[in-house]
Amino acid sequence: MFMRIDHIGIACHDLEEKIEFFSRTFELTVVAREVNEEQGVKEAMLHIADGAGGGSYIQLLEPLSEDSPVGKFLARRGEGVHHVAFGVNDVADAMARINEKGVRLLDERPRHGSMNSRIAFLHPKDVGGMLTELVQASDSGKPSQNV
Ligand code: V0V
Ligand code: CO
Repeated sequence: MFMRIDHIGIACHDLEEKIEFFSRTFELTVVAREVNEEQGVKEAMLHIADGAGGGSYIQLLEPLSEDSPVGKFLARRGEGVHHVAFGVNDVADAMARINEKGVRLLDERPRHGSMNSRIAFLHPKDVGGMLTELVQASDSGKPSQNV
């Protein structure tokens, strides 16, 4: 079901500062940026590798408000790994098959994600304490927003 690691999501207070750090230290390039109001984040994707079905990235996340998922996480735990996202071929099919096994879905239907992907989250308490995201990459795989 899981084809690859799509991205590691990292919560931070200052997106620009962390972009600067990650791109300079690890020689990574920002390939997409987006404000996602539905998810309450401003985010940037730093490209690591390409693979079948989509690439692998680090996703830097700054909250749009304190009561958003990432805002609450920062208040409770501080900066750090917020979620791990796995690439799947068909997100709706993966959601149904995972839910059948008793894992709670945080989304009733796929949502819009970075670079025109379709995403859904699984409850961290049902996945060993790890907030887990399913990602179906867009067909084009091309960055959709202003880089
Ligand atoms: C909360 N918990 C976590 C966690 N956030 N555990 C691991 N990793 C995290 N990131 C734990 C928390 O410590 C509690 O444990 C328990 O889950 C229930 O938390 P809660 O008090 O209900 O916390 P809330 O209200 O902050 O909700 C947590 C969830 C929420 C996970 C339900 O953050 C959510 O719906 N997330 C999905 C959407 C999201 O994260 N969007 C931002 C990324 P104890 O205290 O009970 O032990 S957007 C994105 O990735 C995009 C756009 C993309 O990739 O394209
Ligand atoms: Co993500």
